[in-house]
Amino acid sequence: MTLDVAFLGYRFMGEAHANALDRLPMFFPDAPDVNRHTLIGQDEDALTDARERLGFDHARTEWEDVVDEVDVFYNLGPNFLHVEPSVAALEADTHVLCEKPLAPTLDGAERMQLAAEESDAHAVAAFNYRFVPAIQYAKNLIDDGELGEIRQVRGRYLQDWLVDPEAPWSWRLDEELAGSGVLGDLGAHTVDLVQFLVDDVVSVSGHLRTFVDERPVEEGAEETEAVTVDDAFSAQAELANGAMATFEASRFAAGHKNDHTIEVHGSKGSLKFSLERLNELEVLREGDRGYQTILVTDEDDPYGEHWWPPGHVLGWEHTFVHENYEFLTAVAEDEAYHPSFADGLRVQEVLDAIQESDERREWVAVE
Ligand code: SOE
Repeated sequence: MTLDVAFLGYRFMGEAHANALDRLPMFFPDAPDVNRHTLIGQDEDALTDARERLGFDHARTEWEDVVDEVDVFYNLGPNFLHVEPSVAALEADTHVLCEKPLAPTLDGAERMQLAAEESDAHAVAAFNYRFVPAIQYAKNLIDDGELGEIRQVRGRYLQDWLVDPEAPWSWRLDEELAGSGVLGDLGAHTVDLVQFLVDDVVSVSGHLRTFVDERPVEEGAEETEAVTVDDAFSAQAELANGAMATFEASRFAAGHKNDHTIEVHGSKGSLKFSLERLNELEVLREGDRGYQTILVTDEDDPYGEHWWPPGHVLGWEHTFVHENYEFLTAVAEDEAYHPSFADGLRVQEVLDAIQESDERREWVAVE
C-alpha cells in the first residue's frame, strides 16, 4: 500500500517528520510506502524551496484544497492552525497527525476530538518523546511492577532561548496564536509522558509567570510586540493512582538547551530519565544502594534491532522515525494507535486546569 501524504508546515517540525520519512525505507523496511504528495505553506518562495528540499510533488498555499486529496494529513503548522485543518481533514476521513499541543484552547481540542470520534480516520497527537527507547523501557519496568507502587513523579522541561530580553517576538509568545506559552509548548510533553508512564492527572495547583512582557518584532528592531503568554510554570498534581507529581517548565533556564527530565519513585525502586542523555535510563531496584545506569541500545531494547550495534547511540530525530513508523503502520493495518486525539485532549484538560488554578489561586480538578 502506498499512502499519499500532505504536510502543512515545512519548518522545524516539517523537517523533523520529512527526515523521519526518509529513514523509514532503509531502517524499517516493513513500513508502508509513502508518496509525498503536497506541501502546504503561506510564503510562496520559502514553500517552493522547501518542496524541493523535503521532496514533495506539489506545493499549495490553501490547505482547504488538499485535505481530501490525500490519505494522510500531517498538521505541523503553528498552534493556531491546528483546529480547522485537522477537523476538515477528519471530516473527509483523511488520517491526521497533529503536532502538540493539540490546540491553542481546550475548546479547540474538544472540537478536534469530536471530529475524531465521528471520523473513520486515525487522529493522532504527535508526542514524539513516547518513542524514546529508554522511555519505553521505563514504561515496561513500571507496568511490570519492578518499581512497586508508584508514589511520586517529578517532571521538568527547561530551555533558555528567551533569557535574553532582546530575543525577538514570535507566534509562540502570543496567546491568540499559541494558546499558552511554555505550558503548552514544553509542559504538554511532560504531562503526556507522566500520563503515559504512570497515570492520569486528576487535580492540579499551578503557577505561571511572564518575565519579559514586550519584545522586538524582529532581531534588532526598535518596534516591540507584547508577550501575552507564560514564560515559566510550575504545578503540583495528584494522579489517578494516588501518586504525587510535580511539573516545571521554563524558557528562561540559562544553561539548559533542551533539558527534559522525568523521575519516578515507587515502593520498590526509582528511575531517572534525561533527554540530554536519551540513550540511558538510571534505575534503582529494591535492595540497591545506588542507581545503575542502563544503556538502552541493545538489540532486544525497544527499536534496537532496527538500528546500529549496541552502544551506537540514537538521537532526538530517531524519536520521529519511531513515531512515524508506528503511526503509518497503524494507518495501513487499521490498528489502534496511541497517543490519539483523546490522549491529546486529556493533556489539554490538564494544561487548562493549571491555567485556571493559577488564575483562581486554588487547586482545580481536571474535568
Ligand atoms: C521549542 O520550544 C521546541 O521545539 C518545542 O516546540 C518542541 O516540542 C520540543 O520538542 C523542543 O522545543
